[in-house]
Amino acid sequence: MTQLVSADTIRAMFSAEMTQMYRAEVPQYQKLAHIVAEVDGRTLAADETLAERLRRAGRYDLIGVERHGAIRVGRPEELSGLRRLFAVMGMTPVGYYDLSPAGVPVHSTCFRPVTEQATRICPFRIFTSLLRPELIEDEALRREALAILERRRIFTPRCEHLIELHEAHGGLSEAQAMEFVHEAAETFRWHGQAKVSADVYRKFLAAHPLVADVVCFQGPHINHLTLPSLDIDAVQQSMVEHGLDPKAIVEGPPRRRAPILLRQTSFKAIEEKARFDGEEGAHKARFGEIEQRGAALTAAGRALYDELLAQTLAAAPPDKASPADYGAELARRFADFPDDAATLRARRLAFFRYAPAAGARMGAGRGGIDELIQAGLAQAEPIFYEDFLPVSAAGIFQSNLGEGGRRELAAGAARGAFEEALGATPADELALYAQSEEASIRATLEALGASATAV
Ligand code: OOG
Ligand code: NI
Repeated sequence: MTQLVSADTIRAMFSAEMTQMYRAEVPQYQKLAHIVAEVDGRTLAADETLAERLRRAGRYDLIGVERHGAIRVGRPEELSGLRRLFAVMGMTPVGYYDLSPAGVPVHSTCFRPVTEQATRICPFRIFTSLLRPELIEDEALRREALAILERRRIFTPRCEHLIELHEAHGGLSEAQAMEFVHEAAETFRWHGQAKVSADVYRKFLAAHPLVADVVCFQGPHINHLTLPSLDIDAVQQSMVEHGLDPKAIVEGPPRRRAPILLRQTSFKAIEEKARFDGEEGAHKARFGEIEQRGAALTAAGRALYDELLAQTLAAAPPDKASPADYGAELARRFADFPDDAATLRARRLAFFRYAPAAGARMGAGRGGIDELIQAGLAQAEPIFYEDFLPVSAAGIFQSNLGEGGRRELAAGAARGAFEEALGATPADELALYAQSEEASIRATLEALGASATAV
């Protein structure tokens, strides 16, 4: 019997392939990677305990390699096809994001590994958006968009065959895995030859730049990759010095001692050559991003985050206020969000992973996990947030769509339609974090016995 390659290995191969492809296609991304590496080096050198803390959190080996990417598709069949493709790599849909309140006519999910072990092997995830054609107001244009999308096939026949083989046999051999990664890359590559004339392209661009990006090309070209950064504010600053054009503000919570959720920023989309029939032209959609992650928040923590962010956006709208004023407002509002791990835990604002403290062993301690923590017999580390934030995602979309990226859209979420297109129900991210926390509590109580004591 042939040996099957694990899904985690295929994902790692795919992630490496995407990195190589994107650095070659978008040289500015390569430049960003250099800046990130330089800032990471400086940050590690300036903080003696940082490397050790990252090692303990299982994050040290992911410096400079952890990243996500994003794609956009146009038809329900394309989305369900992607679900099957990503399943080969152990990536399943998590979360539902409605971007319509921000004027972007898509809804999205994230394909990602779900277990902690798989995430540590390779955390690569893909933020995937589906166009909502019903939000294209002009009826003739909407019909034209659907007709164009109807004609394209985004997977190579060989890729489809390998997905079927995987489904039939529960895995791929090494040779098949290598071929699969190669074929899958075709779906996400930039194809400069547009599927429409320059006139048609301009028509869609005028309707919404996102619609033009989704409808006029061969398929879901990867529109950015994202590197982790140990100091996102320093990289934001350094981008300017190196001639990259960053978006105005860093999305997400402010800089904190106890980081929460996700902070992210990007350089704005670059102009790439495109051909429309015989005519030379250009298209602007692709960029580079960096992210810095912190603790996953409970429903209560998330409600507080959403509330403080809404207050900030109302008091200092980033499209009106200066970046400095926005930053000051954000910091001021988030003074109400506890900024130390002990309080985040005590008030159940964030999820934690528990473990027996060094030196604690089976013995005479008593009580639940809180008592064990108090007695110094157990310890808790925040669980990292592995998902996305709709307001932040909207900010990233907008700064990269340029003028016209924001429209008033009279729409609510359409989760049912999204799930039907996907052919699955995305996992609930909060439930995943809660399960991890509970499992770690059970394991800790078990390891220390119903009663526990220190040496
Ligand atoms: C996706 C933007 C969202 C993020 O990191 O929040 C995103 C897109 O532009 O297609 O990637
Ligand atoms: Ni992103």
